[in-house]
Order: sequence, then structure tokens, then C-alpha cells
Amino acid sequence: MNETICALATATGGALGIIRISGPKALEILSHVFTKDITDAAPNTIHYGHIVEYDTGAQHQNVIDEVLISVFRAPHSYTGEDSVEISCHGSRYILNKVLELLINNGCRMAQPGEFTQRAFLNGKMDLSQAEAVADLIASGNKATHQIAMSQLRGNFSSELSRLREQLLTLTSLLELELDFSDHEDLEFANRSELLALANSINRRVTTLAHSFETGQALKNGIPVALVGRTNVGKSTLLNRLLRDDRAIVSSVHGTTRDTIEDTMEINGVTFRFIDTAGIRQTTDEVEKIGIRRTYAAIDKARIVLWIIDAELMQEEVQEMLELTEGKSLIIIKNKIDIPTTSKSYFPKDLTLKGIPVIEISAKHGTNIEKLEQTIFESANIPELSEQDIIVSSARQYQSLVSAHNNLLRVLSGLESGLSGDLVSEDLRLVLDDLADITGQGRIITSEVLENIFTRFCVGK
Ligand SMILES: Nc1nc2c(ncn2[C@@H]2O[C@H](COP(=O)(O)OP(=O)(O)OP(=O)(O)O)[C@@H](O)[C@H]2O)c(=O)[nH]1
Ligand SMILES: [Mg+2]
Repeated sequence: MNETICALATATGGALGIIRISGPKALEILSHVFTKDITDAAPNTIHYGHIVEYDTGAQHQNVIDEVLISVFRAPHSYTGEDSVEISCHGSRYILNKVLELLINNGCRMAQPGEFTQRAFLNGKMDLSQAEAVADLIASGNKATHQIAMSQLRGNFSSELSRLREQLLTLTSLLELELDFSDHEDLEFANRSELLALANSINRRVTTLAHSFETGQALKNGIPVALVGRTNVGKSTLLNRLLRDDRAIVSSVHGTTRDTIEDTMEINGVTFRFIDTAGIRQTTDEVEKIGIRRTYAAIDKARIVLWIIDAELMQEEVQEMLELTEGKSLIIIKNKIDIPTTSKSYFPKDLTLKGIPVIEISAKHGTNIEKLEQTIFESANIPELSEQDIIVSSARQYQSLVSAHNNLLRVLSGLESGLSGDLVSEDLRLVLDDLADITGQGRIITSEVLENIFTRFCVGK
């Protein structure tokens, strides 16, 4: 961190480009290429001037750009170091030239995420917050934005420190029991109280771990499979939902062979729609492979849209219920614009309890909004507030799972009357697992840091 680093923080092609510099010599190096000396500039000030290149031979200076310089001083900057941001014009030539001048004057090009890594190492944020920075930049919808923002603002970190405090209370109660175990007249917290405390910590850890699934679904889009017999209008519906001519539609049975997927937002949540090959008996080898992919798509989906365009026969009902067990199922009666098919679709003896049935015309767009609303409701996305904690990184999830497993050992130790010092050892492991998430008070290997920060863009 003795080195001063620089990088372009914006994508090329815009009207303006921002170059960032951070490190002990940030102000000094910039002053070498700027028309004013800003080495003593006050913090949080902006300076107007020109970036210049001195041609020592010809004794004159080339003006590269007219810029604004923002000055931040340690420790009150993003990285915690002296930092400068140069707002230039967005020309590729200018931006490369400015970077070249900075490097010639002693800067080094930053690695991906190096500014944020320095912010972590300087104690400006913990690891879970650093990961939230990457999530925030990548957030493409309201839900993922809210999750990242909540984590960046430290809600997860404070939840973890609350859990840590409870674990420390548990540990000290156990240690008290050990220290004074000779004094029979002293009363200690009894084991059932300790057990209740450990149980409540475990419940919270489990809830946090479970939120990872929701986090992943929101990040990657909630998978929705469009399934049914051939020619019922699956691809027409996909195109309708995406408002795009994505899949081939034809009256030929078995048109779609491969799965086709694309994402769309409903109420600020991303859904990933997967059109599939229609299910039917076939001898065609390629179609058979396609149908196998249909089953795989159902497997991965969280919501299945089962589409029909004629009477739903008992045999299909059976198949549908078996294939979609554990998923949210929505039955879609398509082609209601055709008078003959708009009649009853269900065998009279069948009542499909709780399964929504939506009548639509994919071709004419009838009832599509109602369908979208039903899809959104079936996804069962908790109404997220700014305080909500949704675990979004696999690294954090693994630490929570490990904490949960160690807590199970603590619980069984407490139940079976295992001696306090042995239970304490497992409790220490839980504390370590939780500390790994924020990185505070733990030795974080360079490998872990690299894993986290290489996901970042250069310049952040
Ligand atoms: N009248 C009417 N025709 C429709 C409707 N939806 C789809 N079709 C027609 O039904 C035929 C089949 O549509 P597709 O979307 O290709 O059906 P599919 O389920 O994807 O078929 P496969 O890919 O072969 O499994 C096409 O001729 C569509 O124009 C609808 O709502 N009303
Ligand atoms: Mg199709």
C-alpha cells in the first residue's frame, strides 16, 4: 500500500471519463501533470485546470485536457488514503494519455478491485461490505439493488456482531461454570437456558443461510419453465412475455428443439423464462434430446407454466403433478380466442386445489398482465425493506453453513451434558466462522482476498 495506484473508473465511450488515483503520493504525482500545485490542497475541494505534458527538449507544454480535480485526504476518502479523481473528457486518446502520464510520474496501474481492497485493509469497510460494493455495481433491478445497499450500509455486519455478542455471552457462561465448578453452593445459568440461547442463535444463522437461495434467484433471475404438449403455444407465449421475437413459432408440432431462455423484469424482479421442447412420444432422435432438456429445465425451475390448448386429460394431469412436485405450478389455458377451445378444459372429476389457472391468448396478448401478476405472486419474493439481510455471496453462505454445523455440535454437546470446555471449543469455531464473513479480527489469506476482489472491475 506504499504504492500510488491509478485506473480509469468509467466505461469508455461516454462524454466524460473519471480517472482515480490513490496512495501516499496521489497529490504530488498529480501536481506534476497539472497546471496547479495541489500538494497542499484542502480536503474535499475541486480544482479547475489543465492536464499537461511537458516536452523538456522543446521547453514547452502540450495541453492534454481541460479537467476538474477532486481532492480527498486520508483518512476521509473511499480508500482511506490520499486520493484524487480527475474528470476528463471521455476520449479514449485523452484517457490513455493521462494514465500514461501518471504512470511515467510514479503511479502503478491498479488491479481489479484494488481501491476497495485498500478500503477494506484500511478499515473503511469490512469484507461483507466490500462484496456489497461489487453487487451494487452489478445490480440490475430494484431487488438486487436493495439487497446490496442494505449490506453496504452494514446491516449484515451489525447482525453478525449481535450474534457474536450472544455467542460470547454463551462462552463466558460456560467458562464461569468451569471456573467455579468446585463451589457447589454457587448457582450457574442452567443448561436449559444455555440451550435456549444456542438454539435461538442457530435459528438466526439458519435463516440467514436460507436467504442465499433467494439472493441467488434475485441475482440470476427466477427460473420459470414453459412446458406442455407440442403446438400449445409455448414459444408464442415466451415471445409475448419477452415482447420480442425470440423463439420460432409455427403450426408444425415439435418446432422447438433446444431450450431458449431470456430474462424479463416483473415488478422490479428479474425472471428467467425458459421455453422448452413440447412433450410427446417421438422417434426423432433430436427431438428426444430436446425433451430430455425439457425435464432438466423443469428440474431447475422454481415456477412451471404448464400450457394447454385443449382438454386437460387425466393422463397429462398425472404427469404434470409428478413432474412439478415441489415447484410453483401455474396452468395456462391458451388460445381462448378460438371459440371451440375456450370451452371447459378439465375432466369433471378433477379439482386442482390451489393451482392457479389463467386463461390467455398468447397470440393476441389477452390476460398477459394477469399472468405476469400470478407469476410474480408464485415467486413468493418477500417484500424487501432496506433493513432486510439477504446473503448474496457463496463465500458468506459457506461460512454460515459451517457456523450452523458447528452450532449443531454445540447443541448436542449441551444436551448430552458434555463438559463446558469442550462445548466452548465448538463455540469458538462458530465465532471464527462468523468472523470470516466480515474478515474482522481474522487473518484473511491473500487467496481469499484475491477471490473476492478479482470479481471487481478495474477502477473500483
Ligand atoms: N389462435 C391462436 N393461435 C395460437 C395462440 N398461441 C399460439 N398459437 C398458434 O399455435 C401454433 C403453435 O405455436 P407455438 O408457439 O410454436 O407452439 P409451441 O408450444 O412452442 O410448439 P412446439 O415448439 O412445437 O412444442 C402457432 O401456429 C401459433 O401461431 C393463441 O393464443 N391463439
Ligand atoms: Mg415452441
